[in-house]
Amino acid sequence: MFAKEHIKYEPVDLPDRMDLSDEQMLEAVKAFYDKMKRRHTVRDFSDRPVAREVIEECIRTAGTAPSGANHQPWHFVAISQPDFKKRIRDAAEEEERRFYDGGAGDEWIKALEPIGTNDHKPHLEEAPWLIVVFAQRWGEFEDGTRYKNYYVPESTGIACGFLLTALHHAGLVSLTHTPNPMKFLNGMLDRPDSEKPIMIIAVGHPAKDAKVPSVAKLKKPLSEILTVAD
Ligand code: IYR
Repeated sequence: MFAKEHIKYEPVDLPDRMDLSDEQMLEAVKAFYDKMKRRHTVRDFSDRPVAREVIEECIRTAGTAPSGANHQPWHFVAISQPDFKKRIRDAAEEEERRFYDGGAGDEWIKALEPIGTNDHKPHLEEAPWLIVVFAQRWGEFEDGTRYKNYYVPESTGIACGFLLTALHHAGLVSLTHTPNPMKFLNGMLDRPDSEKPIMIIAVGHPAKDAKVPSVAKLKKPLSEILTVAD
């Protein structure tokens, strides 16, 4: 079905970087860490628009993620139309009311206290773009026959990570939002049953007075997240 030959791995735009000295490499990864540690989930968006091409490039980057058998089991729907965003907000808030009104259970609600979230989701309308991420539980050939996808949550999760990184690199902020259940998104966005909505990413510029919860700065130290077995 697919060609079996292998081709040379060529990082086309980075040939010199294959020869970085250890010091240069350390400098490069430290600079990248400094950039990434400033990424936070932001809920306060300005009304400044974001060009469609910027969103497209970020999703192109997400599409370079590794995936099980390279099946790329994801689909993204990008929405900027105000009335569409309002419909998504209304449906998401309905789900969230159930969540915060007992559906979540006490332990979950307590865990969210430092973040300060509730069922009020104005950012779903205020952000210039909403990107809805779908995971393709199975694939379909043109004749309608099905094929299996592998490691679908892992693959789609990695693609979302690439997307959040690309958005941050663009100087944008994002909010990963996961109303539960999200089945309403299939109908609203006309996506097939083979696809499961996994998150809505609200994207835009931060508002001038945007705030993040102070706990967002509390990342576990390396000693806690890494064991080196040497
Ligand atoms: N989906 C809800 C609840 C929520 C759950 C987790 I886990 C969070 O880290 C944040 C929120 C909401 O968006 O409010």
